[in-house]
Amino acid sequence: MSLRAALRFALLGQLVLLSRATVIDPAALDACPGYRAKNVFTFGPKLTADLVLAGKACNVFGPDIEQLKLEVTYETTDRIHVKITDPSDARYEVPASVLPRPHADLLVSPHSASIRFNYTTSPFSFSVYRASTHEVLFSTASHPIIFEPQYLRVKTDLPANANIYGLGEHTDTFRSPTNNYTRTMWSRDAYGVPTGTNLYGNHPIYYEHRTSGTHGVFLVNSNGMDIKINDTEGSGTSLEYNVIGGVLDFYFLSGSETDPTEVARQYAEVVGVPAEVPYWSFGLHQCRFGYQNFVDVANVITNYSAASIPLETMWTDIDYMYKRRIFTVDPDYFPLSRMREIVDYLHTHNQHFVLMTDPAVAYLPGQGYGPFDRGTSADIWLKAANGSSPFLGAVWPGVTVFPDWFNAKTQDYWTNEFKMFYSPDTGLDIDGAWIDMNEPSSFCNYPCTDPFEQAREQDLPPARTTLPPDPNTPIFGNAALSKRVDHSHDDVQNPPYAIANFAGSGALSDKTAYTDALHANGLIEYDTHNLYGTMMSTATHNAMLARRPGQRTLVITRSTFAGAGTRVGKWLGDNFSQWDHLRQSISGILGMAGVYHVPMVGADICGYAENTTETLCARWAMVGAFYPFMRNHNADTSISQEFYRWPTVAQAARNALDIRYRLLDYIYTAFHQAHTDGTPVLNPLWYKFPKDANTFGIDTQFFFGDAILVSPVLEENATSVNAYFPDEAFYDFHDLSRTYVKGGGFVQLNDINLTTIPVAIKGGAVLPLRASGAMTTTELRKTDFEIVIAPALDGTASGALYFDDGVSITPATKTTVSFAFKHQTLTVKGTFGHPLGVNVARVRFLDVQSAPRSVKVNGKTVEKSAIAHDAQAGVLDVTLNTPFTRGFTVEYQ
Ligand SMILES: *[C@@H]1O[C@H](CO)[C@@H](O)[C@H](O)[C@H]1NC(C)=O
Ligand SMILES: *[C@@H]1O[C@H](CO)[C@@H](O)[C@H](O)[C@H]1NC(C)=O
Ligand SMILES: *[C@@H]1O[C@H](CO)[C@@H](O)[C@H](O)[C@H]1NC(C)=O
Ligand SMILES: *[C@@H]1O[C@H](CO)[C@@H](O)[C@H](O)[C@H]1NC(C)=O
Ligand SMILES: *[C@@H]1O[C@H](CO)[C@@H](O)[C@H](O)[C@H]1NC(C)=O
Ligand SMILES: *[C@@H]1O[C@H](CO)[C@@H](O)[C@H](O)[C@H]1NC(C)=O
Ligand SMILES: *[C@@H]1O[C@H](CO)[C@@H](O)[C@H](O)[C@H]1NC(C)=O
Ligand SMILES: *[C@@H]1O[C@H](CO)[C@@H](O)[C@H](O)[C@H]1NC(C)=O
Ligand SMILES: CC(=O)N[C@H]1CO[C@H](CO)[C@@H](O)[C@@H]1O
Repeated sequence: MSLRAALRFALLGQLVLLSRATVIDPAALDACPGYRAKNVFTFGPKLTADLVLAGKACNVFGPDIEQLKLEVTYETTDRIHVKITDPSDARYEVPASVLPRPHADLLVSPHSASIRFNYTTSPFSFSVYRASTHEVLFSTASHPIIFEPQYLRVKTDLPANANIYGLGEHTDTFRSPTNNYTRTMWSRDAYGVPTGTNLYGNHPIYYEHRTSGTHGVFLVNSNGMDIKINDTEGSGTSLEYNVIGGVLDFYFLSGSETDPTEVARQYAEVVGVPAEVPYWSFGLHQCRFGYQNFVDVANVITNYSAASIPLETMWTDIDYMYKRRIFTVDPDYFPLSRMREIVDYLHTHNQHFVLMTDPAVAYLPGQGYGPFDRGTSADIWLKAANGSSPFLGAVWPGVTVFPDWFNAKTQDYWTNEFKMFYSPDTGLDIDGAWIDMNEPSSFCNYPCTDPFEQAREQDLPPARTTLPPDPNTPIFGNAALSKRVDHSHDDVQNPPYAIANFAGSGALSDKTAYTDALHANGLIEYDTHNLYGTMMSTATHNAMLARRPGQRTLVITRSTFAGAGTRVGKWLGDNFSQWDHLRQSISGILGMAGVYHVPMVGADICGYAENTTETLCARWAMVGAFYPFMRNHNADTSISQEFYRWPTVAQAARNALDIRYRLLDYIYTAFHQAHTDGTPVLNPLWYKFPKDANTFGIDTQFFFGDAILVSPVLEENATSVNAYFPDEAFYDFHDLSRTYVKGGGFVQLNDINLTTIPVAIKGGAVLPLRASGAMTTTELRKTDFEIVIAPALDGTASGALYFDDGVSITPATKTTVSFAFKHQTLTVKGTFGHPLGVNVARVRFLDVQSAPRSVKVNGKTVEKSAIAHDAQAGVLDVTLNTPFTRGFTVEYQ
C-alpha cells in the first residue's frame, strides 16, 4: 500500500517525466559501426569468438568498448545460450545466488537442436532460426550491437504486427502493443499512474507466437532498461533492448510448432518451476488497510461466518504495528494478548492468519527498538555509497534503514526476527507472510539529501534528533563476483541513457534506495535494484520455513524478478476500484501465471484505492474467484467492501466461491503439474488454440487451469458479454448445455445478472469436482467427488487428480489419478498413496443425447435406479457412492 500523499507526488512526477527519458533517433544507432567477429571457434555445442569494434566508435552514451567476447552454447535441444561480455572488465551480472542457472552438462550437437544460431562475421550480426523450417526468429542484421559502459543495445526485426507476450510487469493488454511502444524495467512503488509505465517487478522474458510456432527470448539482466517495440511503418515490428548496465546474456527457447505451453515449460527449466502452496491458500482471503483495532478484525471474521461466505484466511495490514514499525503490535489498538486470541480462534476453526511485513526498519538508534538494534549490531543494513553508514530512506515509520539481502548474515537476522515476533508460543502464529514496499519503496523524493526533513514534511512518525552511530565496517563479502564491479567512471545517479522511469522526477534513485547504495558484497543498487523484492522474498520464504520446517509457505510479495515464483506468490499491487482495473487484472494474472511462472497471483478484488460500487464489487468477486490467489483488499480511506456488505455482492461471492471450491482439487492438481514441469496454471485462449488468429489478442477471457473457460462481464451496467468460442465443444458449467461454433466464433451471452459469471468446460476434459457447500478447505477435503466427463468433438476426454496432505513440501504419501474417456468408457486409474477418505458420489457424462441401453461399472451392469438421463441437457448421471480408493471403469451403451 502506498502513502496517500504519494499520489500527489506521483502526479507531480508525471508532469516532469517526459523531459527525462532519453529520446533517440533509431537511424543514428543503426549508423554505429558494430563489431567484426574474429577467432571464431566451434567445438561441438559451443561457439566462441572475439568481437572487435568495426569502425569509428559512435560513443552514443559513453565510449564504445573495443573488444567483446561472444559465447554461444547449445544447452539442450531446445535452448541456446548467447552471452556477450567485456573480457577486460568485470561487469555486473545477475548473481547465481539470486537466479541459479540451469545446469548445461548434457550439451547437445547443433545438428540435433530444434533452433540454431547463425551469424555473419563482418559486420557481426546473429540470428536464431527454427531448424525445421529455417524461419528466422531473432535477427540483429542491419542493427549493429552497441556495447558501452552504461548503454547496451540489441535490436531484432520481427514480423509485422508481431504477437509478443511478456516483458512484465505491466498493465497493458496481454498481447503487447507494437506501435511506438516503450516498456521500462525498473522496480517502482507504482500508485495511481497510467498504463504503460514501469511497475513493481521485472521479468525480461517474452514469448512470440506465430501460427508456425511459439518461441521465447529471455534476457538475464537486472539493470534498468527500456524495451522498444515499434511497427510504426507497418512493414515489420522491431524489438530493441536499451539497457544501462550489465552484460548481454540471452536464452533462446525453441518452444514448439504446435503447443505454445511448451515454451513455458522450457522457460521453467531456466528460472525454476513454481513453488507448491498450501491447499488452504486457495480459500478466500480477506484484508484491508484501515481496520482500526482488534475488535474490527474479529468482527469481520464473525460477519463472514454469519453471511455464510467461506472465509479461509484473515489478514491485517500495517495498522497493527506500533507507529508502523515492523515486528511490533500497538499495545492499545492491537494488544498482543487479544491478537493471539484471534489467531487461536482462527486456528481452532480451521482458518488462517496472515500479517504484513515491510522491509524498511525504523531508524531508531538507542531507543530500545530490537529489530533495529539487532540489525545494527549484526551490521546488515544496506550502506550509503561511502560504505560507512546505513543508507537512509523515509518509509511508513519515518526515517528507515533497509536490510541488505546480499549480506550473508541478513538471512539469520530475518529468520530470527520472524521466529521471535511470529512465535507460536509468545507472538503471533501467522500461517503466511505478506511482504510489501520491496521495490524498495521510499517516500523520500529525489534528491533525498534529508530524509528526516522529508519524513517530517510527510508526517511520517516522529522525526528523530539523535545522530546515527557509525556502523561497523562490513566483516565479510558474499563472493557473488570475483572482482568488484568498477563503477568509478559511471554516473550511476544519472546515466547518459535515461530509461523512462516514471517514479517521481524520473531519476533512478527517486522514491527508492539510491543507486549508489552499497551492498555487503560490493554490489550497488544501480545493478541490483530490480532484485531487492525478490531477495526479500527468498529471505522471507526461508524465515517462514524455519518457523515450520518441511511445510510449504505462503508468501505474497509486491516486487518480483524472474524466478520469484519458485518461492513466493504475488498480488498485482495498488489498483483502483475502477472497471478498467478489473479488466487489466486478467492480463496481469495471465502474465504472472501464464508467462513468468509466478502462478499464485491475484489483484485486489473490488479494488484497493477509491470507493468500490456494488456492481463493480459483485462482478469483481466473481472474476476474483478465478484468480489463483483470491483476496479482497482495500485502502484505509475507502468504504468497507467485505463481500457481505451488500446482499448482491454476498450472493455473487457465494455463487462464485461455490464454483471455485468445487474446482479446488482441479486447480490444486494444475499447481502440482506446474511445480513438476512448468505447465501454466492459467492459459490465454491461444495457448489452447494456437492456429486460431482470433484468439491471439483475447485477454478478457481465459482458461482457469487448462479447461475452464471464464468469460466474465467486465463493463459497467452490461448484462451481456460477447464471448469467443474456439472450434471445439464447450459445456456451460451451470446447466451443462453444449455450445459449438464451427470454426470458432463470437457468441453473445445475454441476461447475465449480478450474481452470475459465465463459465464453460472445454470439450476434452474430465473434471474431478467436489460437492458444494463447504465453509473451509478443511471441510471441503471431506466432501465427495463427482466426475464430470465433457467429451471433445472427437468423443474423447482426459483429466487428472493429484492429492496429498496439502501442506508438506515433500509429502510422505501422494495420490495420483488419471481419467481417460473414449468409446463411451471412462477409465480411472491411479495410485492411492494418500487416502482421499471420501466417495465418488457419481459420474456425469455430458453430450449423451439418448438414454443408454445399459451402464456397466467395472464390467458389471448397474441397476436402473443408479442411472438418470436428462435428454434436454444431454446428461447421463451414474450414481456410484463408492469409496475413492482405487481405479474403476464406467461405460454406457
Ligand atoms: C545464415 O546466415 C547466412 C548469412 O546471412 C545466410 O546466407 C544463410 O542463409 C543463413 N542460414 C540460415 C539457415 O538461415
Ligand atoms: C511515439 O510516441 C511518442 C511518445 O509517446 C510520441 O511523442 C511520438 O509522436 C510517437 N511517434 C510516432 C511516430 O507515433
Ligand atoms: C518508432 O519508429 C518511429 C519511426 O521510425 C520513430 O519516430 C519512433 O520514435 C519510434 N518509437 C520508439 C518508441 O522507438
Ligand atoms: C459486522 O456486522 C454488524 C451487524 O451487521 C455490523 O454492525 C458491523 O459494522 C460489522 N462489522 C464489521 C467490522 O464488519
Ligand atoms: C557517508 O555517507 C552518508 C550519506 O551520504 C553520510 O551521512 C555520512 O556522513 C558519510 N560518512 C562518512 C564517514 O563520510
Ligand atoms: C469514499 O467514500 C467515503 C465515505 O463516503 C468518502 O469520505 C471518500 O471521500 C470517498 N472517496 C473517494 C475517493 O471518493
Ligand atoms: C452505468 O449506469 C449509471 C446509472 O445510470 C451511469 O451513471 C453510468 O454512467 C453508467 N456507466 C456506463 C459505463 O455507461
Ligand atoms: C440470476 O441468474 C441466474 C441464472 O440465470 C438465476 O438462477 C438467478 O435466479 C438470477 N438471480 C436473480 C436475482 O435474478
Ligand atoms: C498501479 C497499479 O498497481 N496498478 C494495478 C491495478 O490493478 C491492476 C489489476 O487490477 C494491475 O494490473 C495494475 O498493475
